[in-house]
Amino acid sequence: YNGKSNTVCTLTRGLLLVLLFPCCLTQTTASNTTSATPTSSPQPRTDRLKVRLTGFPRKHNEGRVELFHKGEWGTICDDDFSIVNAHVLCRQLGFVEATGWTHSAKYGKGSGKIWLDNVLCSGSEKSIEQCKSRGWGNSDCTHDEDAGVVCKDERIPGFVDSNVIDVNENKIEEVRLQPVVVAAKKKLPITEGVVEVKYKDGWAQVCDLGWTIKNTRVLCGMLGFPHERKVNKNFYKLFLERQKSYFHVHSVACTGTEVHLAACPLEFSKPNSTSTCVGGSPAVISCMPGPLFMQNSIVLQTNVRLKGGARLGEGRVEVLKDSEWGTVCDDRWNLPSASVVCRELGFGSAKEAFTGARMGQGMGPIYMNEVKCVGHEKSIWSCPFRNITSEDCQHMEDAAVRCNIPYMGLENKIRITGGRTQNEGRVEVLSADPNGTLSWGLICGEGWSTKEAMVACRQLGLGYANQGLQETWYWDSSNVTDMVMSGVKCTGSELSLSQCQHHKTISCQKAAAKFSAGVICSETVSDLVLNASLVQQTVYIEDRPLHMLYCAAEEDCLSKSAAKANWPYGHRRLLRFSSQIHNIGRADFKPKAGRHSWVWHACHAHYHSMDIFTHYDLLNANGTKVAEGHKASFCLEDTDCHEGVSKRYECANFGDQGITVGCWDLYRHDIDCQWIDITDVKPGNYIMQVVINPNQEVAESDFTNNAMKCNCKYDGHRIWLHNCHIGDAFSEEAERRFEKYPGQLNNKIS
Ligand SMILES: *[C@@H]1O[C@H](CO)[C@@H](O)[C@H](O)[C@H]1NC(C)=O
Ligand SMILES: *[C@@H]1O[C@H](CO)[C@@H](O)[C@H](O)[C@H]1NC(C)=O
Ligand SMILES: *[C@@H]1O[C@H](CO)[C@@H](O)[C@H](O)[C@H]1NC(C)=O
Ligand SMILES: *[C@@H]1O[C@H](CO)[C@@H](O)[C@H](O)[C@H]1NC(C)=O
Ligand SMILES: *[C@@H]1O[C@H](CO)[C@@H](O)[C@H](O)[C@H]1NC(C)=O
Ligand SMILES: *[C@@H]1O[C@H](CO)[C@@H](O)[C@H](O)[C@H]1NC(C)=O
Ligand SMILES: CC(=O)N[C@H]1CO[C@H](CO)[C@@H](O)[C@@H]1O
Repeated sequence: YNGKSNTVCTLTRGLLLVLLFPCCLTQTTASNTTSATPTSSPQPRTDRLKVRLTGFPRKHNEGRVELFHKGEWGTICDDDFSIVNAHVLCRQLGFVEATGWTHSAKYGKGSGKIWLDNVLCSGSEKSIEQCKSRGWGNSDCTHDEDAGVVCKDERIPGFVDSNVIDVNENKIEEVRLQPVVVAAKKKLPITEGVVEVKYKDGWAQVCDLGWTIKNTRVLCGMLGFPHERKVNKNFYKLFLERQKSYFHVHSVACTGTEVHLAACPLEFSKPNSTSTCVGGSPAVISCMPGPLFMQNSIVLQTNVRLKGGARLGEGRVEVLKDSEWGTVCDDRWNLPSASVVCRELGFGSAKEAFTGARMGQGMGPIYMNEVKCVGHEKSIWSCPFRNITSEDCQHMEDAAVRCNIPYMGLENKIRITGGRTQNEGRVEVLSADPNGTLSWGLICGEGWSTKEAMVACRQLGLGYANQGLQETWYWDSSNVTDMVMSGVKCTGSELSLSQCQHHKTISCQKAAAKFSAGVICSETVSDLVLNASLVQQTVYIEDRPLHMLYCAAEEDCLSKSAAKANWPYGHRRLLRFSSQIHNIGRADFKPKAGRHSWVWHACHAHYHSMDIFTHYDLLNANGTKVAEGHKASFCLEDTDCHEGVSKRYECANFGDQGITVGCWDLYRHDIDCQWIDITDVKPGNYIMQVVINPNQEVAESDFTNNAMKCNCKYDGHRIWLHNCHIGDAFSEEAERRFEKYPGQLNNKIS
């Protein structure tokens, strides 16, 4: 018995979810190409077979295979299917290989045509249609035999999603600004300069004849800037005249809503031919950086935010309505809509628009569906969209974005050394001595925590910190540098360590390299969230006789005054509730301590893997604790999971402890210690607060959603909770109102 309920809660949901990739952008390049470079793609894009993974459970790298042929989506029959076929399909979808395939409609039955049957690939085919089969539409199968594939979740480097602009199509791969004033090169980001585009053979300038500010807007978006500025051309006249120009692109005519220059009408000329820009000069543009990238950055108040992304400018899209944050459903989610979100947040246009909760699932309301922005809207709320009805969408369809962000060069000022992999090591920063000589140096490990490590990993471009280490003696120290920084304290949201506080002059108790700060970075981490509505629904008071509380007392689950009680006579008054803790992150939540250090709790007969997993508290109006739940140490396990996710962790029999992504750990109201002892609390209005992983002992992508708060009204006999919400579910303003609530009403009671 592990002290937990074995009640199974199953989420019911509709069985027919179809993964729709956003449509590709229409390519509108003018056709008068005089380019000397031959087109590289052997087959025109329109002929390319479209493949998608659909069905259930919805994942981006596995599902029922569907092919788009003759204007219709259809399936593949599993007869003769093999891993070789799966490899061809996965590569076609942009994954490096297949790890498996499925038969008998494992991901649900498709509908419509069964396009291929008895498919036999040799493995070298570029597309499934090149494999042997009975031919299009020739099959004796039913949809009960629909084939599926499981692809390795690793993209082919440089593979371009149907969702992403096919850059090769228009030969433009990248754009950059060459600052005209040399001094401007040192100041990042570069916001003004001569436009250069990269294509197959190198970099070239763009002729500015017929140039409009709309072209500038598109370029600024690609460069990570939300807005364009007018540029004083006269200022550059002399410089541009003296310079040798090399044009390749001219007649650019964007409408301003494109997310990539390649989507604008434009023409190519022979490389370095001067005749194509008579009377013109190289295009010079100027962009307005978003608030995050300005010298005196101001805090942006928006009603949209990104959550769960590993890097700056990416994440699940969340929008604010009626003072509460919610998500956006991915139906028709595309680059123009994603770009509106990116620009609203002070980034450039969108690089990618993700469907299917690629940046993790949100919790709480889903507000929008079928968002259809044109691209010039100031806010996603100005775009046409459909309200959600409960059958429409699930959080597994949460939309996400990856925005273009300006190049800041922050990753060049930090490095990690000594670790066993490229994702771990001692942190070194580049700093200048009084003479201005740059050199690398270590950071003192004292006070170094997950928060600081998060900033370091972000700056390194390696995602999240799995751990921040204060001691790094077990790593290679054959070539260590001096310690140059100490007392680093970050809030956790900084873009680089230089934005965090640190000592003016270095002060480190143990200044040896083995006590220097280290990190283990990870693309993905967990994210725990408490189900607030369940707490609200299950709360009640129990007067529990002391003779039933020996075990609880032993585990420190009662308030101090219990020690003075007349055991075993009398009772304790307990505020009881259920808590259901979901892992909505992208990696399993696992206790930091290895199983050798877990503590056996004989009374409850299970191992505790974390000292402090949750705090349960009752606060009064000024935030003072009036009752403290015990520092709950629990046995972590998967009580249940969303459909299609398998349980992995189980407490019983010294099993592995943790919470799988897509699963939850349920502590029912009637298990021992799942309470706050309110025996000494007077009637009144309070705030009840639950904090999960309060010491941030285990890394999570988001710590702002770890607290759950409720208004709590206690009349001496009964108790009511309302407004229960996760820490970051409300707008700041609503949160301020919430916190004032108990004080205002204190006088009204009794
Ligand atoms: C393409 O070239 C033809 C003749 O070479 C010309 O008449 C036509 O206007 C050009 N189209 C564009 C879009 O420049
Ligand atoms: C969505 O619902 C809100 C009220 O909840 C309403 O004001 C709005 O007009 C609706 N929008 C659409 C597109 O139906
Ligand atoms: C700075 O430069 C001077 C002269 O080159 C040299 O004597 C001094 O040691 C240097 N100081 C540091 C901190 O490197
Ligand atoms: C040690 O660091 C120095 C300076 O960074 C470098 O030149 C040298 O190659 C390194 N030696 C080893 C063994 O890594
Ligand atoms: C949270 O709890 C409520 C009430 O029991 C339940 O209806 C809901 O499905 C739960 N939410 C999640 C995400 O499981
Ligand atoms: C908070 O309120 C309690 C009683 O409501 C009072 O005893 C305590 O002094 C207050 N604390 C502060 C910091 O105001
Ligand atoms: C394609 C090509 O030849 N580009 C060249 C044009 O001229 C500039 C400046 O002389 C060179 O840097 C480019 O490589």
